[in-house]
Amino acid sequence: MAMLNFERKYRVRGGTLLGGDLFDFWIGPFYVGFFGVLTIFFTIVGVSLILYGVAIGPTWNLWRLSINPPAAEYGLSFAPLKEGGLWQVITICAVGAFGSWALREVEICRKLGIGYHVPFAFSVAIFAYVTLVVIRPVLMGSWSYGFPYGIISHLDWVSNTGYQYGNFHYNPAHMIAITFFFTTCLALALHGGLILSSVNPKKGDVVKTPEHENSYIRDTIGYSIGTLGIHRLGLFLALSAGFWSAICIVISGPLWLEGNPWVDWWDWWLKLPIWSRP
Ligand code: 07D
Ligand code: 07D
Ligand code: U10
Repeated sequence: MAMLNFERKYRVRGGTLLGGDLFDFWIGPFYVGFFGVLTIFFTIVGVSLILYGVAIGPTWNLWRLSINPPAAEYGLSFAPLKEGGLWQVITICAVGAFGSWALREVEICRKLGIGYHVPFAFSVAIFAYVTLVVIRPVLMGSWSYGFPYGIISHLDWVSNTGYQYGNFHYNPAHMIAITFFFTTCLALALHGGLILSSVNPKKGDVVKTPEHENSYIRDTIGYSIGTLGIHRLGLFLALSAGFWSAICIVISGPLWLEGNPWVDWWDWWLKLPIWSRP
């Protein structure tokens, strides 16, 4: 079925979570829905506040502009707009926009009768973001622990936080997250390569089958996870990368504060009874 025919067939009412028929329509290619309106609302308010914050700030330089969280003395209270309050409201708008976007994805899945895998996956990214700007600051007792909204300034935050908590390279959950990120790239490169090698042959050659793909992997490494399995694995690897990222930052500070946190943590290895007995 051609794409346009398919769209005509599935673009029917129903499947909404909120708002009933009210926003149950499309504008051009975009499904709207109650959560589409909410996304646009939070985006417009959030982006406008960023523009306002930049306008009253010292620079319009794209690389240097930054909307900073409140200072530590404000703790978990609301700060005046110009002293971090903007960051707080923008954070509310961001969580609102990301959350609405995820729910709009759910409504589209319901209309199509497909699984909720994509909104679930996006929720893991939202979880990582919420961990950075809500969960960890709340556990630490101050919004000042959130990251600033600026291109270079957020990198400075990552660098400072990374060394303040004892060099993130030694953080075991950071290691697990990085390994999942790297493995995700390896899996995607293998999968993209394998699919193109068999279904996009040079002119005149026939398209090959999934059996060819299975055989290639079995011949090379002895076991093939299969054509459905590779997508399950890919989703698992990518979501695990985001999940362990959230874990690595939430344990840095709330759980481990003293000394040179992640470097000292590895002392358990030296203290194993096998070699630490006198
Ligand atoms: C390709 C999908 C498209 C999305 C894009 C991002 C904005 C921000 C806002 C000027 C893969 C659009 C950008 C809307 C403009 C203002 C106020 C996704 C694709 C193209 N970072 N980060 C970037 C965000 C954090 C880190 C680039 C967002 C954490 C490092 C871009 C968030 C930590 C590096 C960006 C966020 C961290 C970057 C490219 C939110 C740990 C880089 C992103 C909401 C996760 C790289 C100058 C990209 C860079 C980079 C956006 C959070 C670390 C500006 C929206 C605090 C080390 N980050 N980031 O391609 O070049 O993502 O920085 O959490 O080296 Mg970041
Ligand atoms: C948070 C993004 C969420 C995005 C959302 C959507 C829009 C709309 C619109 C385009 C999580 C936003 C959408 C705005 C855009 C349009 C139209 C994703 C998020 C909801 N590190 N490190 C990580 C590596 C070091 C440090 C994670 C590597 C140093 C700190 C990952 C190295 C020090 C933190 C990672 C390395 C250090 C991290 C990031 C190598 C610095 C974090 C991925 C090779 C000196 C962060 C939850 C992520 C984290 C994090 C990788 C080095 C510090 C595992 C490969 C040693 C402080 N690092 N790191 O989390 O865990 O994505 O955040 O050296 O906070 Mg690290
Ligand atoms: C996959 C796949 C597969 C495919 C695929 C794909 C995965 C099976 C079948 C998909 C993959 C690709 C296409 C590859 C490329 C993708 C990436 C590299 C990922 C990154 C993607 C991007 C960077 C693109 C991001 C674009 C987005 C998010 C679209 C932005 C759209 C909107 C903002 C509109 C959203 C609509 C809503 C919310 C509701 C509809 C309402 C309206 C349209 C109303 C109109 C409103 C306005 C005009 C106001 C808008 C205001 C805004 C945005 C704020 C501005 C504020 C100001 C103050 C100015 O597996 O194989 O093949 O294809």
